[in-house]
Amino acid sequence: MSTWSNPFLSVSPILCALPKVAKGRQMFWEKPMETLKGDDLKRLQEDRLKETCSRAMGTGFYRDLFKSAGISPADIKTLDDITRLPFTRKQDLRGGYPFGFLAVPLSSVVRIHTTSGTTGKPTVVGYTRGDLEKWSSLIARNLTMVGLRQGDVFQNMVNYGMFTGGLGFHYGAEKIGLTVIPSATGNTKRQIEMIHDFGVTAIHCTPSYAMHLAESAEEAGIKLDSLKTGIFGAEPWSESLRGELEEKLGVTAYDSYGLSELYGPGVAFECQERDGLHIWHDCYLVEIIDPVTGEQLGPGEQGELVVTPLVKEAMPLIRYRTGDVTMLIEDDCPCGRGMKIARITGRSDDMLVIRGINVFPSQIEHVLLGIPEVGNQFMVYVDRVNHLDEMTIEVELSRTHFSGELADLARIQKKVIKELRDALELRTTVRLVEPGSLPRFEGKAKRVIDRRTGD
Ligand code: DLL
Repeated sequence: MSTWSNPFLSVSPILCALPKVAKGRQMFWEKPMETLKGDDLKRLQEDRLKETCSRAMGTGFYRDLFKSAGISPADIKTLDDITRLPFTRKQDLRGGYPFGFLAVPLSSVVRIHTTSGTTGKPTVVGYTRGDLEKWSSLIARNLTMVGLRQGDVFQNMVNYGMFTGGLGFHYGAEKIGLTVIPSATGNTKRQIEMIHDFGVTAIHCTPSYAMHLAESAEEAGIKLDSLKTGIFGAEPWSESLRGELEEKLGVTAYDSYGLSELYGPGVAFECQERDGLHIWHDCYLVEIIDPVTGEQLGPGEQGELVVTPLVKEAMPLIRYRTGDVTMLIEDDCPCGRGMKIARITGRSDDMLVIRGINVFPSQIEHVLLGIPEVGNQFMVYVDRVNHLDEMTIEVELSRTHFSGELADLARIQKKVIKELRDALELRTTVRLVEPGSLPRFEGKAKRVIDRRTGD
């Protein structure tokens, strides 16, 4: 049992049980929360911020952090007081592997997800039963917001493993009574067949996979007439790709943003206006900062998104630096909901998002260093081929460990591809090149050349 108050108590459980979905433009799952404004919202956020700080004291990391900032959770009284605390970064989470950031005993954790592995260990995110309930409610809000309702058939074409997109969307979609097809990834021919045969009305996948799906259907001469809604996210994409997907698939396409550390998908989502993503203001306290100075920036100013989740039980976080670049949009959205952020335009660190999977160049380096037949000089090229991200890695052979036999090249290449696949969970193209042939850098090495355009 959770020891703190249920943040959704102000919404009647009966109201939550049924989607408030009249046919028409505006539909809400939890209207009172989604449209909360002004002082009511501020009070709720303040209360939840205080609770979050108290809960965070359940971890050694935050006890030390408060101590070194010379304050206690009781000193956090207003939203502005949050700036008295330092940021939490991805590397802090890695340092706490595996359970250092859990504020509840493991016995209260009913599910674990992890981010894809990094140089060292992945980031572990635990969920209490209460967390799963809130997470699925947020997904239910998003799906309801874009007009989905009981009677819609929803095909979820993302990985159902540790990646949060699979199970995350699944439970939210079931909650509002959609007919869910957990088709996961792969076998595009079968995916197309199911959309066609089951009369699927809504799909969820990465935008790059959506384009692949559209082109495969086109090639096979199959019309996907039942489709009306496409939910795409987990990687950056552009307005022009939106246009192409809408035309090819006959859907209205919506952008969906989230990250594993903050539940997963469901953090921010476009409404039917499609002019910015609503970030759920009752569950996430948002700051935009200058990534270099850490200073807060105002609406309309581009910077790094920093989020303090306000309702997470198992793994509370304070001022979490997402690394994602965006800005706050301050307007009165006709849909009636609050706070919005712009489409994510990039990263403030060197993380690459390839086909929805997060990759740090340091991971690649780590893998290559473990293979004696290749040296430590490498280059990474990222391209978009037929709308799909492709990663090519050029790596120098080692002078001492390469026999010089041509036959040996294929073996080494296979080995590098396999080791990279095991570590990154990603298929890559590997080109072995002569020792000494790759560029050397005097200053900061620039090993990644991202040749993807906005599309
Ligand atoms: O990608 C969660 C998710 C699943 C979001 C399904 C949307 C749909 P992670 O694997 O932890 O979690 O990756 C999070 O992916 O910090 C961004 O850099 C990037 N990202 C996610 N959504 C978008 C988006 C999931 N809509 C990281 N636009 C984030 C641009 C995105 N980048």
